[in-house]
Amino acid sequence: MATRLPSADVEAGLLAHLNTNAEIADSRSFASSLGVPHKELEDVIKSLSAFRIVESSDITKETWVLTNEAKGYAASGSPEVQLVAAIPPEGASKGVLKEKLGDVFDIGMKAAAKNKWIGFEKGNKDLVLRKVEETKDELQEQLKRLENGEVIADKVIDDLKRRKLITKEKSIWYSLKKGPEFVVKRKILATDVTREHLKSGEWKDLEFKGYNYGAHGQPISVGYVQPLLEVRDAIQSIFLEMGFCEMPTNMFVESSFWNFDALFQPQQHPARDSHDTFFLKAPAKTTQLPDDYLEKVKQVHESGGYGSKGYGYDWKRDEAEKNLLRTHTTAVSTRMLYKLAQEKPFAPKRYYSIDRVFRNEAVDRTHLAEFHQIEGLICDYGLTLGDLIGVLEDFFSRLGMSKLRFKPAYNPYTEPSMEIFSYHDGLKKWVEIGNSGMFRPEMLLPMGLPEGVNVIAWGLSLERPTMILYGIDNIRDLFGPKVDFNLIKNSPMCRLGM
Ligand code: FB9
Repeated sequence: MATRLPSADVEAGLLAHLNTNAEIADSRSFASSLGVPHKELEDVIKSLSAFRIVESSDITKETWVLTNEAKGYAASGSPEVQLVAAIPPEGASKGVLKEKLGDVFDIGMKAAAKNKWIGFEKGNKDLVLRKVEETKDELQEQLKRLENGEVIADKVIDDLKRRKLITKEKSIWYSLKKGPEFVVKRKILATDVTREHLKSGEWKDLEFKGYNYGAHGQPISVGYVQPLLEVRDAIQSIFLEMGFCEMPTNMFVESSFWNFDALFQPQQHPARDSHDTFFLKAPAKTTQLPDDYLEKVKQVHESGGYGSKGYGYDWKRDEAEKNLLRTHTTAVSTRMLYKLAQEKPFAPKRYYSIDRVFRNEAVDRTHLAEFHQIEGLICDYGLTLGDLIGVLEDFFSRLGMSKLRFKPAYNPYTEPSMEIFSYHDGLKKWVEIGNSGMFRPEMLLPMGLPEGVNVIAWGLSLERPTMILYGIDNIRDLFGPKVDFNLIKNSPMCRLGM
């Protein structure tokens, strides 16, 4: 059994040999001449080659090696021979033989039957009888010859492969010769100066190992920002750069009043039934609605005003009092615009929100029952659709989306409304990237905002851009326990707007 020589001695042995011999043709035989495992010599060869002290060229050979099962047969005979050997002249029951031979029994029975070495009496399939005196264990022989590295006929190889007794093993060894930097004794390069070196003065003739500037630093295990939060931060800084203030969106539970009625969305609008909206059982109703403003909203829904003819239905307070999980952060925009309207004199404002909204929708590759809505709004005198388009061009160009197209759309609370499309070079197609519009006077004037003040607004989701930027195909891989951690680890910081 090859002993473990300190690698220094193996190195010394190798260099000394090469110093006097042109080459080492076969590292395997050289290793056994040193009495060390080939693996140990291999490590020394790799390190000496790295310093070009020796030059090694690989020699590879694929050899058939015995599986552990085959090693068993090579040692104690093939299953079929073991079986026949276990059958006394009067025969033996399968049970007894199975007892004796364990899992060799089945394989042995099949092979022995195939070789017509065994048989059964008429009508007694359990008693196994020997049909031969002598059995020549060709299998064991072939396995042994293989173990000794002898060449075996292809037909035998195929048979052994079929019986899953051999597998292919690639073995590699080396031929070696002096390298351009060959030395008989490698100078151990110092990697740092120690107190001993200084005290002994040895440092004067020390040779130092060069700095390996290409060395990778210690991988540092740090936390990773969830892709959604990464894109949210990027979009948040775009809003802040554009002078927007964040709206407080920490209240997921909202009343139908602020989520729908204040937005001039009629009470029989399909979005207001439980198919689309999660209504609360408890607390089912809100009690904190501003009465005077509520009257005005009732007014405008029922009979209009402010140049509108309204919807002409009888508006119910208790419908407006129903609590729900907000379906859009526009509910927060409504509250903020109402609050702004109470502040005299009117001051223009830019607001944004990025937070969760809830919709009772069928879950599929791009839809969950909740997503993050991004919303921006500007409230000021004389704002026009042109201003909206201008702000959208500015906002989306900072997101790296320059080529925009606008398609007329409909929202109950904006008129005119536009869907926003951008041409995505990666996907080679126009992608719908959001929705927008100018809030209706029926929404703004009952709040008490001055005539002439308009509000332009737009919205998009956080999940869609994150999925596209991170190449995530299914929204379910973005949320919750199934998030692929490596995806987060290996996804570079998303570069927006570049
Ligand atoms: O996010 C959406 N698409 C999108 C956005 C960015 C993006 O970036 C890529 C890196 C390049 C890619 C895609 N959409 C809005 C468009 C569609 O995905 C749409 O099918 C799904 N929409 C959601 C609602 O689904 C029911 C996205 C969500 C959405 C839609 C509208 C608004 C907000 C979110 C709004 C609004 C609005 C309108 C007027 C006034 C105020 C708010």
